[in-house]
Amino acid sequence: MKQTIGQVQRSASDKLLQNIGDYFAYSNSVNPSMKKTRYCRFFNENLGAVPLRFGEVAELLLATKREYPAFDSAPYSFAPHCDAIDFGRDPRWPINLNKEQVGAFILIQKSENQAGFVMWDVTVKSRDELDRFASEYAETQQIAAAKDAKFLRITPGSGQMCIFNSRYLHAVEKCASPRQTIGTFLIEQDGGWAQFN
Ligand SMILES: O=C(O)CCC(=O)C(=O)O
Repeated sequence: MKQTIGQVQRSASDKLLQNIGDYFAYSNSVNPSMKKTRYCRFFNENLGAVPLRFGEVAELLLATKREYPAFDSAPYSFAPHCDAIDFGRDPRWPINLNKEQVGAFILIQKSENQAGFVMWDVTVKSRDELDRFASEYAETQQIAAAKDAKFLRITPGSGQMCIFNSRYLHAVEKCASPRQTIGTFLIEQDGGWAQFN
């Protein structure tokens, strides 16, 4: 089952509607308990963040726990990518919010080699461009547009939160042992913050 909006966005056309249905069934079953977690309360109580809604009732998932297993076969455990809620692969993708998007994750467990979070001064304009970057990375293990770009590398400690503009190219370095985070995304909506993952 596709549990993040990013996975649903990448659905093949014949699976898009089923994956959207599964995603909202899942998010609406787990959001009530997720809202009570300290992680989600933090955004709600400090920013007034509410779950992003699709239509009148369906809430997008609030957050996910991510685990990056020990990995040895490429430079990054999470390949360079960006996250943009309007980047559906299918032209029928229904969420057309072309806005800045904030990513926020807390590091729970760092990997033994302190794999870092890397961000390049490269923005991605469309799903097509992002797909081209992904193919280039799969073939060559690098992305030419990022090669000479300014970049930032951070190695947060356990319990530290990293907040970033997810429309910029970013990645997680190769992890020698499992790395765990909890993360979410935020966009501005109607003068407040809407949260989703
Ligand atoms: O959870 C992480 O460590 C990385 C976060 C990330 O790359 C993302 O949210 O897109």
